[in-house]
Amino acid sequence: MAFGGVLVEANITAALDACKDGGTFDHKKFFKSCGLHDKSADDIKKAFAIIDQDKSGFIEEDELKLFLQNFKSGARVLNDAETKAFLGAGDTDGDGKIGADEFVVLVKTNNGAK
Ligand SMILES: [Ca+2]
Repeated sequence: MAFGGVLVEANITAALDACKDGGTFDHKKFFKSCGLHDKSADDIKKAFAIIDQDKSGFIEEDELKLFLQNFKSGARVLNDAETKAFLGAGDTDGDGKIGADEFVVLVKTNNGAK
């Protein structure tokens, strides 16, 4: 399990279950329920390194689509609308991809989510 050292398995399962239907993914809810929101910036950067599958230093749109599969193999891919909303929320400098620092902010800026 890719996030085994960082996150609690039961939390991952609950987070994935909450967005298992297409169109229901909400990154704020997800980061909160999987537990990543409450982790340190260092741990969040570890998660970033896993999601950045080609090690380009950025999470690109195609990697975002496969985001959930980093938490569980066989999880669904995000649909185009979900991917674009996710990218738009994280890409604060507008370069079309999410850097490590942007990712930390994205995960942490979450206070309103339940
Ligand atoms: Ca990448």
